[in-house]
Amino acid sequence: MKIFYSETHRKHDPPFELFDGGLRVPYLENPDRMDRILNALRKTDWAEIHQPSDFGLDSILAVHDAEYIDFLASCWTEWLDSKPKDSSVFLPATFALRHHPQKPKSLLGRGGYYIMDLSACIVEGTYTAALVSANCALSAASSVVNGQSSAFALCRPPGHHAGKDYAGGYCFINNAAVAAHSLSVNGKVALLDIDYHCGNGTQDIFYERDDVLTISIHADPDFEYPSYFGFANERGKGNGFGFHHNFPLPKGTDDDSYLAALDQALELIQNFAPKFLVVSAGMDIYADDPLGTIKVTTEGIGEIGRRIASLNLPSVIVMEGGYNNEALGRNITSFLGKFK
Ligand code: SP5
Ligand code: ZN
Repeated sequence: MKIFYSETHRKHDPPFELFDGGLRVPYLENPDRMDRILNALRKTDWAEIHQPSDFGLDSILAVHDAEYIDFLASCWTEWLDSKPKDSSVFLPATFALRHHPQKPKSLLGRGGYYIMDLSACIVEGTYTAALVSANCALSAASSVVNGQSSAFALCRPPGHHAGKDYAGGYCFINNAAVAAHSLSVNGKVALLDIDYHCGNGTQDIFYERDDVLTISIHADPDFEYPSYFGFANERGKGNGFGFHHNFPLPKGTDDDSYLAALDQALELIQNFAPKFLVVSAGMDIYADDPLGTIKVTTEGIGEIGRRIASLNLPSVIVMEGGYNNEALGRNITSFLGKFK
């Protein structure tokens, strides 16, 4: 299997994030995650690691707002120009409640307009790393269009919380959405998100489209981030009505209950009869994930992979979350090993 990966992700390495109550903790979405996965992949006899190609900005602007991308591109230099007392990360401290349509001019105002929470820290290399991460997803999509049955985009930073015009939850550019849109010119696409958290950004991007079916299985937003998206009654809008599905799950969901929800999702995908599948593969459903409350085992992750692979669709698998670094390598190989 072709794996698309670049060392450029290391340029995005924020020193901390803020938890509930303002607690500063080391950034959980860290470069070590990739090292763990690479070490495990290098030990297999099926993983071929490749550099991504550069697909340019157009494929990114096809799913993201241009002014939002401009903000990401210039944020860091504007931040340093503003001579902040502590310049270690850019984070706003006010947020555009319910997205008031007025776009502010100040950097901090734009930060609160374009960022949804305190985990999407911007540092010097964030924009560069996010662009290369999206190119990993585009490279995987391109190899599947060219006949590979599957490919893995080892993306960092992740993407599924990034909407058309906002960052959040460690995500800046929605890698899976960029890949799904690029595939959609060749036929219908299903995008299945198995990250522990609702793929709110992906939902936002495709909400009014009927050519990309989006499904997210995740912890119930009634108790889990991102709190405001991911409820079962969110089904799409306009032409897109009926082409989005959320499966909110309770705390403590085990392998069997998870697989029961997955089977419903897979049936929806089969009925849609897509030409391509994109999987937002977050490993934070794992039982011992520091952010998760779902209790899926490494074997369960393997069974999830086996059932998704049995759809027999050309598949682009995109890395999302997963924060038990020690377990990430075996969870990813357990999952990917089921694809051809
Ligand atoms: C891609 C991805 O998995 N992003 C997840 C971002 C989640 N950030 C929410 C952090 C919520 C902090 N709550 C901490 C409670 C720790 N027990
Ligand atoms: Zn997650």
